[in-house]
Amino acid sequence: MRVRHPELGPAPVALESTLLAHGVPRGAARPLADQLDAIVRTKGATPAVCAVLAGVPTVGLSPSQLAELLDANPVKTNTATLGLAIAAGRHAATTVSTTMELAAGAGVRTFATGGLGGVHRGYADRLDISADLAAFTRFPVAVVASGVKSILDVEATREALETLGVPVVGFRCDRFPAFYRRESEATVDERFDDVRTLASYVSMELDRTGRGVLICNPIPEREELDAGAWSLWLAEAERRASDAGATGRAVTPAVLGALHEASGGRTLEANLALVRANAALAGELAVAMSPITPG
Ligand code: PSU
Ligand code: MN
Repeated sequence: MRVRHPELGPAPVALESTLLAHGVPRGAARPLADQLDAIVRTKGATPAVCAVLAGVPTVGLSPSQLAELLDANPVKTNTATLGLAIAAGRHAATTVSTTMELAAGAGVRTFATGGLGGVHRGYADRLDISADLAAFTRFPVAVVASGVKSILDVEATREALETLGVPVVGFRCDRFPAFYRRESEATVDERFDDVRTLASYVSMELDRTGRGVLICNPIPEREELDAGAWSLWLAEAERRASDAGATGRAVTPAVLGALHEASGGRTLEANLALVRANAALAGELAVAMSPITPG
């Protein structure tokens, strides 16, 4: 796919725009984008926010392009609808699946986000599986995430990744993380404890397969939410989202928004903290994965 990108600096790290446009409240998007930018740069890597701008898939938005995107209230686009946004010349925010697609098109191999989409709860009644999962079978990008959003069926999502043959590795963890919680019942395929070893495996695997790898980075310990409080907030948020009539693609943003309200902002704080931690790890990973330039 043809992607517009500025001259990207060393060790580029893709960042998604759906998280900014739909995953956090309006006022939190800009400060979060600035923090992620600074964190990635601190590691010696180059941040590259991905989105579709007036129909042009772009990797590495300038600050004014990002402001324009956020003001435009862009549609959320997955691999199914990306081409439609391009054809219609729309502004669109990219999810994990389409950020992977754009990153791959620009040759960017590292990407940081919060949590993947996955298998929604209650799938026996109504099947809803994010296009994020299948994207790993198509695009050679290493995604650093804190597992999948715990509004989903975490164990079923882990199983779906297994079915798709997606490598799922843990950075300093043995369990598959559950976003606001450091651990779920599920496991990872392998644990890595240092970035260099992880980087050499990831580089080899992306080259070898041409497919993606999921790197799990649990939420920092001091930011983890209490399990009891979390399940109360989730029950409340699910009730609010379904009362509001959210279905399909609107479910994830609706439940996240309701959660942030029900928890008095605690889930938002945790969400922001884990995204920052993932940006830091992705920055280190991108640097460790870059070929050494002769000086
Ligand atoms: N992680 C977050 N906040 C978000 C998302 C992920 O911390 O808002 C977004 C991502 O863009 C992910 C999308 O790709 O939610 C999944 O949506 P769906 O379930 O509709 O595929
Ligand atoms: Mn869905």
